[in-house]
Amino acid sequence: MSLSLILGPGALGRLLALRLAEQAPVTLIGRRPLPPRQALTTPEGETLDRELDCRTTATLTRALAGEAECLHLTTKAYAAEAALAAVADRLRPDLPLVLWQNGFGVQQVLAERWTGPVLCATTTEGAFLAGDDGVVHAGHGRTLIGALDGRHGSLAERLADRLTAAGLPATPVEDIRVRLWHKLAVNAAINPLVARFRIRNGQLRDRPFRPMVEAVIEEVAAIMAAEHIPAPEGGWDCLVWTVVSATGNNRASMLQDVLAGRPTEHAAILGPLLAAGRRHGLATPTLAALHARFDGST
Ligand code: KPL
Repeated sequence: MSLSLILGPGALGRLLALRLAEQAPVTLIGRRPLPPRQALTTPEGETLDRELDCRTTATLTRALAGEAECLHLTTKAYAAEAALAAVADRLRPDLPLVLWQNGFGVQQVLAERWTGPVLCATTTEGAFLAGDDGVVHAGHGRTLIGALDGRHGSLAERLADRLTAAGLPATPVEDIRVRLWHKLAVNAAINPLVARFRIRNGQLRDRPFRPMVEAVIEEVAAIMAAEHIPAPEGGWDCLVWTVVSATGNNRASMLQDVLAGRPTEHAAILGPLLAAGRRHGLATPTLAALHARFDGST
């Protein structure tokens, strides 16, 4: 059975590890040792616990890494390059990587730098950590997986099938670049505002937050048009408000980071939009103010 390495034991990493481990071997890798017994609370309220093979970046061996079918990189965007560099000397140069980061930046860097196939994944699965030995799968979602240049279709299909069989429905796509921009638009409209005001996603529908979301959407829509990113069906407004409703009770990932005192992904989420705005000479006062609010506070 093929081994999956999962580098980054945050909520998403643990969700993948516990789900995939039901089907095939998994090794979960972090910077520090984790309790091997990890529990998953399902959206239906069941608790499944299991012993995982947990390693640190220092204790991963070349022999074990050599058996892997792929490495899922599930760190935050700002930690991805350093995490991969910490284990790269033990990985096969042709090992496929799957990048699960928010934003759009590190994906291009690693796709250019890594010698093997690089796929990107974007997911709407909701999860949060419950202490050092557990993760709560808060809501079912969908995952899209593909390479930035549209290659490696059969690999994307195989890995999507493995995720689907493990209870995390996934679809291989040829236009992951567009899908990552769509997710970025959603993240930009939700994450900085809920983290700033410490509210759940659904509260964005109410005053005084609704006009703030609308101001973000307006700036994001102009940037996407300038970048020739096709609008989603129904438009940007519809995409954002649909996700706000579907995740109404969620504490978004950036809010979870603020509450836990961790650095936030504001740069990964807002940085590419601000850079694109500058490239096209577009005014982005709302995005810039949100970015400035978090920059320096982390
Ligand atoms: O992906 C998310 C996140 O929390 O980062 C959203 C879509 C905002 C849902 O909470």
